Amino acid sequence: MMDDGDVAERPRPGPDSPGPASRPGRRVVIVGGGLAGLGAARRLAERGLGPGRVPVRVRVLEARERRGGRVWSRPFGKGLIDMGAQWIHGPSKQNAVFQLASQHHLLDEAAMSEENQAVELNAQLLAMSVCFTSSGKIIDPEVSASVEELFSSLMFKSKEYFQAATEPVRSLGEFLKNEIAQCAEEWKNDAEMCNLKLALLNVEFKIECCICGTHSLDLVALHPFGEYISLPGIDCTFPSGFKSLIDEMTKSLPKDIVSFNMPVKCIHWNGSLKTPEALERAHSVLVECENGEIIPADHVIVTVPLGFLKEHHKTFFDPQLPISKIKSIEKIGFGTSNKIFLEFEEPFWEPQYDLIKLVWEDESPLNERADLQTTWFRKILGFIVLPAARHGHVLLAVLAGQEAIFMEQLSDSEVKDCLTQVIRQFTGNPSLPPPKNILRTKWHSDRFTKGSYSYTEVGSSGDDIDIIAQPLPSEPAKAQPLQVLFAGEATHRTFYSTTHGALESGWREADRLRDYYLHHTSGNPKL
Ligand code: 6YU
Repeated sequence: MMDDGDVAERPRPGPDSPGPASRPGRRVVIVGGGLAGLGAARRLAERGLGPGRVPVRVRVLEARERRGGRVWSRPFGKGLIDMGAQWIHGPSKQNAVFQLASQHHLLDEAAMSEENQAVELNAQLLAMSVCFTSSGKIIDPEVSASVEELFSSLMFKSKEYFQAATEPVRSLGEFLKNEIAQCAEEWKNDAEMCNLKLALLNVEFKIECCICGTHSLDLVALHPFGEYISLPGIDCTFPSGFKSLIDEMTKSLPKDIVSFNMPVKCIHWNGSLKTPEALERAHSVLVECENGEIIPADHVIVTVPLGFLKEHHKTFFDPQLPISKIKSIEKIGFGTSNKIFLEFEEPFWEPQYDLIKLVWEDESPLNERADLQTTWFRKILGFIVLPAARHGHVLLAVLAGQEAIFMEQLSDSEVKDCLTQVIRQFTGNPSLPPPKNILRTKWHSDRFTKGSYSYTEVGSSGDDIDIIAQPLPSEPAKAQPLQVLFAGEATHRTFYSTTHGALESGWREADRLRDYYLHHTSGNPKL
């Protein structure tokens, strides 16, 4: 699908065209042109390999006709909206994306301020929110604030188990529900208030499902949960879309470095595919593309999403990956979080609010929900109000899990009609005009992503993330150089699921190669 001008600037090379890889020097092929891939390419282009002696030719093979991967800004309403990554989580000095964005002057003054960077709180708490109920009322802000505070303290407590020798239960969901059940005991004298608080807590569960990118918090492992590092700073956005960062990163790369529409089919490593060129250079890796082109490389950095790896690892590597890596790929979770953007002629909300929560009064985290088909829309946590000056009257609905996947099969008009009914119910206004435009993501059906981002699922831990990140062969001997390296958000142990994690992982693998040449090249021209 072409998308909004952010496309390849040059025709893709055919099987006979020379392409960068055929020029002299070490050939590094990077599979995937998202933040990890572009980050690795930039690092290699800037710093090269080894102490300046080893020339390097980098080629990025990108399956789609655009760069950026899960960073994808598109026109909608008055401005650009982000289909994937939207916020810099923890915009402060330790955040690589924030640093890069600051260097290129891509953020506004508020985001750049020292005060913004110093805030240690969960930025959620700083949003000005209003809670609409399914009976068309607005909840007393004091009640909703007290519930948010309670949930936030439980989340804080849940992270303490990371360093503990044992954990009380296996999942974050079970832990939270046990704590909430105790609170409910204390609230039981006022049944109405108790139910309202439980309904409010259920919204917090939905928000947390979106943050983790999971269907249910029961799937999120409790023990490793605290290993994810939340950086300080109030989450901020890019005034010209997250894509502005990708554009800046691309400017400093050699022009012909990215080949678009080049889905890779298989990575033949360990000399598994014999061609004359491979035999001549004993340890080459051969990258086979879906169009039949075979590209030789000295090293390949794989940055495809974990969702893609889960589905294709058996055929994507020849020989297959070591069993330990396969197990870790299977164990780490990769969920779906989808967005629905709605543009309205006129706002039905007050301008001071950033977030409109939808509170279904009959819901509670202590009870399971019913049928997906008839209740999928209940998983929507509410609406994020996009700044009017940049976007016009645009609301963003977010939902995660099976419901988000189910929504992908519906038509735009089915989703629009359904959300119009929901909004009418929650505002108590049966004649509220429907949105004039809708735009949605379908990250699960996207064949080059197959979901949104990773999380540590029950049964997995940070060790699995490290195992996925390990290069191949696992124990490189002197005579057997690094062949396949792994980057991407799901390979970052403490920043997984984020753009800064993805960017750092690309840098990490470029540095790994550089270090490798620093230590192994002297006196051995074959390496
Ligand atoms: C962030 C945010 N954010 C919302 C939604 C999504 C994500 N993230 P890429 O996929 O980018 O690149 C791989 C490329 O490979 C790609 O271009 C493919 O086309 C290509 N490819 C695939 N197969 C190929 C093949 N066979 N051959 C060749 N090429 C191939 N992150 O920082 N802020 O607000 C959000 C959000 C809906 C989908 C996000 C956010 C995640 C980031 O988008 C994502 O991590 C990076 O872009 C990935 O870059 P990459 O290079 O690795 O892969 C405690 C605790 C909990 C932990 N979670 C807390 C943080 C929560 C994350 N927040 C998310 C929220 C939103 C809204």
